[in-house]
Amino acid sequence: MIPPRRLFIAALVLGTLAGPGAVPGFAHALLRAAQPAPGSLLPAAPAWVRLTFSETVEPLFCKIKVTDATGKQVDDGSLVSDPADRRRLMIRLKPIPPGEYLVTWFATSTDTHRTQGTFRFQVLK
Ligand SMILES: [Cu+2]
Repeated sequence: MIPPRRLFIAALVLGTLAGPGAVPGFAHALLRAAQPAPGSLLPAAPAWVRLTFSETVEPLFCKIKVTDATGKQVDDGSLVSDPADRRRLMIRLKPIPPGEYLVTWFATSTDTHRTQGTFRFQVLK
């Protein structure tokens, strides 16, 4: 059993993350697709990470960070949105050696609600 007080605090934290008036699971920018795909094993290093969300996102209030197994940032820091599809964000990667990489993303949809998540991919030797 989780103490009621802890559940209450968890609800407060979730409410803060989602923003005022948020309806859970509705009209938030959820990650719909990613290249590389979460958990993928790649024969060669990708040049870009592309994320496609369920909603249009505001690139100024979004972030994608890609780090290696030691926590070193391997993206070039220049997040761009796809002018042809404003649900899509892309970031260029530096040349990366084989290894495991972590993608951390923060997205803000046009309704101002924020979402975030992480996934990993691996570049094979
Ligand atoms: Cu929303």
